[in-house]
Amino acid sequence: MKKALITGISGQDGSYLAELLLEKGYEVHGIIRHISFEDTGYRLSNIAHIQDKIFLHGASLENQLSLYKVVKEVQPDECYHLAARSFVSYGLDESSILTTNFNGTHHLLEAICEIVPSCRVYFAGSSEMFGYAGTSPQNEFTPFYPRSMYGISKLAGYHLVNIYRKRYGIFICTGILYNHESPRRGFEFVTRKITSTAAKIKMGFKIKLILGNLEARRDWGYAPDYVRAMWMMLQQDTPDDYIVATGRTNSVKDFVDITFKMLNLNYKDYVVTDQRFYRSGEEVPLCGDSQKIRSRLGWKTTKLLTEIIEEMVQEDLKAEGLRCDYGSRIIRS
Ligand code: NDP
Ligand code: GDR
Repeated sequence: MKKALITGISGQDGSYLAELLLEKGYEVHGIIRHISFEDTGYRLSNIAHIQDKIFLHGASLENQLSLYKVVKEVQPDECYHLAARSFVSYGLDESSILTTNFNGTHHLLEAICEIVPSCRVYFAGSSEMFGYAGTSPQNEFTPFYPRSMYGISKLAGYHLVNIYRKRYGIFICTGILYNHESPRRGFEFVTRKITSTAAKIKMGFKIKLILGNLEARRDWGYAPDYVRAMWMMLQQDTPDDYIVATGRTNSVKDFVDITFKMLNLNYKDYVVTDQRFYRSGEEVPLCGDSQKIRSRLGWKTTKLLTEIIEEMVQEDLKAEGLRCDYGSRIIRS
């Protein structure tokens, strides 16, 4: 039985990946912060349903020794490094994101290199590494030009990964993933902010949805498809880096419109914009050309954006005690 170690197992991707690896017969270990052991509600809600099938270890990205101890105890065959401060703030005062994400990656790779150099490693890169991209769509050869501390932290991690691959021969891949969503998405991200607020509006609990730039465009995919891509990368003969994306963009306004229409509402009656949520430098849309992973690994997407939104809306309505059928009728459950 193969052993996998997932950092960030309590997050959106970590939880879907844990499910996938359990299905494939892996022994699944995950790293969570000590505070999460105390908070079985919000923090561990994504993995509550599989908690008796996985092994959880307390550690944090800031603490090198804690990561070292977990790697030593688990001795994984595969390690998926997903833990990070993942919210993209464009404020340059957020330099702690840089240190947490970069140092955490460094500490983990040090431990793997020292203890289990045969372990295959996945590193969660991001389209934010392209940032102020000069061209769209971006592929594996597009120059990087990050526009946030988060983007810099991921790009620094990407370069570090290359060093471990070339100098120490570690089997390590960077997935350059574009936005991917699901009902497990954090509430601070725009998609979940929209679906959860729309559900509250439907219930009469809220009257406004306050957003930033409605014209901003993103390449939105389905999280379970993206964790499958991570696993596929580690099953190849040689390590490589891959863009994972749908190749289609939609605006925040499109997302809002689809969501509100599903609920028989007109978004114009509820959405207001506020400069606090605007980000500059988003003129060239981040849109991924994922030809390489599609042709070499046979990866594909399984859901359209409308289907992803529908799943999210249903889940958020359920949280409010409602569900919605295809004709947008609302039924109290
Ligand atoms: P989430 O924000 O849902 O999950 C992040 C995870 O990292 C959580 O389990 C969190 O734990 C953990 N974490 C955060 N800080 C620390 C820390 N200091 N020490 C230990 N663990 C920590 O992110 P996603 O699942 O959406 O994303 C997974 C990875 O993929 C991230 O690295 C993200 O940057 C990257 N990515 C995501 C994309 C997306 O669209 N989702 C696209 C491209 C890249 P806790 O629950 O305790 O906070
Ligand atoms: P992103 O996701 O920054 O792309 O990072 P987010 O959902 O935060 O923003 C997407 C787009 O929506 C626009 N936007 C708003 N965003 C938020 N959060 N709140 C708003 O009110 C709002 N209004 C408009 C943003 O300007 C942006 O254009 C996600 C994270 O998962 C990262 O970890 C990951 O690396 C990238 O995706 C790829």
